[in-house]
Amino acid sequence: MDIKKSQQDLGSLNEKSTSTDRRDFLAKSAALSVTALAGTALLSSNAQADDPAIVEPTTWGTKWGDPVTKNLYGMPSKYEHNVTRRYTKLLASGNYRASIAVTPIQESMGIITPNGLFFSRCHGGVAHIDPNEHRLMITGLVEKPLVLTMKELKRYPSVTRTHFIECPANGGQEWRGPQYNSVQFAKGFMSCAEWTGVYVKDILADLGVKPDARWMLAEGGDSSKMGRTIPMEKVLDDAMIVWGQNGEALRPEQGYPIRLLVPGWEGNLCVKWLRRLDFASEPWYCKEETSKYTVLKPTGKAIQHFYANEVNSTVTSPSPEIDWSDLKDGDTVEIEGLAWSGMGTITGVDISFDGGRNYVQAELKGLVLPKCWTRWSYVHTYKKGEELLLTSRAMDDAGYIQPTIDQEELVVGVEAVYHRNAVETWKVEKDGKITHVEVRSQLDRKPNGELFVEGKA
Ligand SMILES: Nc1nc2c(c(=O)[nH]1)N[C@H]1C(S)=C(S)[C@@H](COP(=O)(O)O)O[C@H]1N2
Ligand SMILES: [Mo]
Repeated sequence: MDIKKSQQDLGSLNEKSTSTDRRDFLAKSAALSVTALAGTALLSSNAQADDPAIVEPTTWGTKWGDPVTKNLYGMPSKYEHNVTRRYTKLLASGNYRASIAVTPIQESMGIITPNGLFFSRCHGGVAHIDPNEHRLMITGLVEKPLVLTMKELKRYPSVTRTHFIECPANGGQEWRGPQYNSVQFAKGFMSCAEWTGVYVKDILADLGVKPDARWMLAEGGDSSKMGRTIPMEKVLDDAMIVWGQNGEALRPEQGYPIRLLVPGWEGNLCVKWLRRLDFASEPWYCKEETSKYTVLKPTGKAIQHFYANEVNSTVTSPSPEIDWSDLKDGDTVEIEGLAWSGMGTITGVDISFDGGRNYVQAELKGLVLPKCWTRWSYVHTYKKGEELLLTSRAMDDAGYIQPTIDQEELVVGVEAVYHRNAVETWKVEKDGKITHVEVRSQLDRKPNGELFVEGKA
């Protein structure tokens, strides 16, 4: 029986049946079950009628559950224990105080990352700040410099916005070819949450900015004293000071009690444990914007003040973590992924089965918001033994489309670390396993016309 489809049919039928009589309902359901049988089955199952999982009593169905007094702050089911952030030696100091823990984007659903899974990049460890002891100083070229307690700050009328934060080093290792057979490690330096806080422009309207204020320094209260300067146009557009993350206070890993949110721009501008905003006419040229976070070009010159994370996408399922080895011939399977752009709203995602030679349109799912993860999907009928090169490419309303790796290298050369947004490819092997490969030039083929496909380094 085609379970998923018949449930869907019942869903829509129930809505309609409110306005029709029972005879009409039966006639419709008969017609629908015929259509359901004629269509492609979405699900196939090996379940047997005498399956003990169906016919035997379960412990959880025959004994008391836990008292509700047991877990006053809830945790995921113990069976989800494998769904965690994971850390890597990359970007880590020996003691893991400067380190990164990446989000299991292959397990993410919808567009919100739960707080316990939000990626965490720290340059001096996770600070634990007492909000009663914390102050925000706003100083420099403002009419009324001010020091605020957290309670005072939260008196500003709040706004709630959904945005991703992405470290510009996301996928950066892949400049050297596929490094990880994992979507979590290859693309998990990002997460997306619903943030609550106040627009910096609203605070500035209150304090008054002097006309020659053109840059804002944001400084963290942690041991790394992360400092970055941000141009005023962006500050006055949509920069926020946030204290809420998915309906609760920011997590310590995200900068409790407050952080700066610079929607769509490099994650390191979103200064955590924020303690100071300073306005000036020139940029500060802090350590993190001179020695790091610049983009070296083939000429040897570096691009500075390069802030927005460009349009990007990835296939999260299938992925090396979620493969197709259990699929049977003819099974219908949903290819899913994420698309995002720091420059605007995703307008479309294409998917290729031949490493980017030909593309078809995928469907955007659910909410499509600016500077936010956008989920996309494509329903595929799997042929046992087929080999595919799955590549996705996204477009945004700023007019950008994801480049091929060759197109990107033409502009930034081969020494780049940050801002990699070239398309990425999973190879579906004959046995349904997924490997991360790199498809080189679309223009430059091997003599026999084949694409260059490089395996995991
Ligand atoms: N004060 C402070 N702010 C910081 C950092 C830091 O180490 N200290 N790390 C930055 C970097 S490099 C990134 S990518 C983002 C990561 O945000 P997250 O840890 O909430 O994911 O925070 C930025 N803000
Ligand atoms: Mo970062």
